[in-house]
Order: sequence, then structure tokens, then C-alpha cells
Amino acid sequence: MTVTTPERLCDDRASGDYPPDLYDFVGIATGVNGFASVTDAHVAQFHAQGYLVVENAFSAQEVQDGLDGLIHLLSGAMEERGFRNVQYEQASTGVAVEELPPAQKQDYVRKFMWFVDHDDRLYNLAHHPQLLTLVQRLIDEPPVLFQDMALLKPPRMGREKPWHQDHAYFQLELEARVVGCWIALDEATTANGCMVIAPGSHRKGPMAHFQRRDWQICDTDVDTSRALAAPLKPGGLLIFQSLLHHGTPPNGTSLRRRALQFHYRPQSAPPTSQEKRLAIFGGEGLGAQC
Ligand SMILES: O=C(O)CCC(=O)C(=O)O
Repeated sequence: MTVTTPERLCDDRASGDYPPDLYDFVGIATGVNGFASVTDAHVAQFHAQGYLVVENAFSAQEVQDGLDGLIHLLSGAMEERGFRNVQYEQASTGVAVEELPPAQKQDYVRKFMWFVDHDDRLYNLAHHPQLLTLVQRLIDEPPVLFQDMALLKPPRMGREKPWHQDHAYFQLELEARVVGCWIALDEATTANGCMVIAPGSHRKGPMAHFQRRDWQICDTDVDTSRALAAPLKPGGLLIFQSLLHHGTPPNGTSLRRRALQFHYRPQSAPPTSQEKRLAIFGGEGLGAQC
């Protein structure tokens, strides 16, 4: 694999706006209907294109369980057991968010992290037998869950997640076959901030990342000429390789766009050092979180 060493500079603006065409796409990422429909050809497509969409992967009840689990975490019920990993949107500054009931509080949340051990419903989704079976098929080894997140992108407030490669955040050797599983809990649309992906971009190897609006690929290095949007109905799943270029635009609508994201690695995935990761992806990534 070629390593694009991050010697070059990125003169993107550090904050604020971004090029208006940054999340343009030329088509829609379509997928299979349900886990049972995934064939070897789909697995081959995953390896070639770096992604696989599974519509209706999770039932309406499983989606509701995921939402109930997140609301329960926001109720503060698990705080005395150590769960405090909620990050609010910058736009919530000045709002007495802590005093709001959980159902309202969620509309200020940017993300949750490290929750599967605090709620059985969320644990069960991350260890869903059909999901784990599919991930094992994609990485050729029993998968180990090593990161769990929920990304809420609240109505009219949820900001973008600039283009990036998830592997830039992980302390794992480049060869490790890491996959991300992004599960829509609401309908994710091109208007409320669904994923935009660059098919095949994982084959370009690691890209230099820069600390700008986030720990991200420089806007001027993003190639949207083959980009696809990945709108999903609730219960839909996007599985993608950890070097795939992807990002999400802001949510300018009045509709929620809540999602779970689980990352799995093979049991044997070799860890790497922080020095080596930063040498590959860029020294500005110290302490960066997905
Ligand atoms: O859900 C989103 O808005 C973006 C998620 C993502 O790409 C990430 O956190 O790595």
C-alpha cells in the first residue's frame, strides 16, 4: 500500500464555511435488502468499492430499542455507574441543556461514545448475530468491537463531519481490516446529513489529515467526482472500510438524523504506536477523536 506522507500543507480556512460543492454527489449508493441477501458478489463489491449498503438490516423494534437506549442514557440514570460520554453541539452553548428532559436534551447532542456496556439494548445491537456474521465474512476473522458511538446531528444545529478516513483515528496498523457499521435510527437523507462516500477511495491508501474544522482531509484534497450519497431508512446499514473517504454535511432541516456507529477489527489486528499513526496521517491528529 502506498503511503501518502503528510508533508504538504492545507490552507483551508480553520473554521466556518466550506466549499459549496464539498458534499456534491453523482449518484446514490444502493444496496441489498436484508442480511440474508448478501452474496459473495456483494462481498467482492465491498472489497473493491469499500462499502456495502444493507437496507432493512434491523427491525423497527431494534431501531426503537436503540433510540430508547440512547434516551435512557440521557436521563442520567447511568451516571453513577460512570457513563458521562455525551458531547453536545457547539450551538447548545448558553442553553441549560442539563435541565431539559431527555427527549428534548437529545436535540442538542452531537454524539455519545462508549455506551454499549451501559445499556443492554445498545449492547445487543452492537452484537447483533447477523451483523457480526456479516462483518466476519468481510474481515475473514471473528470481529472485535473496539469503538461504539451514536451521532445525532440535531435538527438545524447538527454540524458537518468533514471528509476523513476513520483509520486516521485508530491506533491500528494500516493492514488491519477494520470496518465501520453505520446504522440509521431515523431516515437519513441528503437534506438532513446522510453519509457521502467516495467509492474505491480506500484503495488510494492513507491520506494526510489536518486539524481544521475537525481532524479531516483537506477540503482541496477531496475528490467528489465519483461521490455517492448513502440515504438510508431507519434500520438501514452502511458498512465501510476504514480507509474509505467519507463525510456528512450539516443538518439544515427540522428532522432528526440519529445514527449508531460501531467499529470492528479482526482479533489479530496489530496495534500501532501513536508516533507511527501520526507519521502516516499527520502530526495534527494528536488526541483526535472520531
Ligand atoms: O454520522 C456522521 O455524521 C458522521 C460519522 C462519521 O463519519 C464518523 O464519526 O466517523
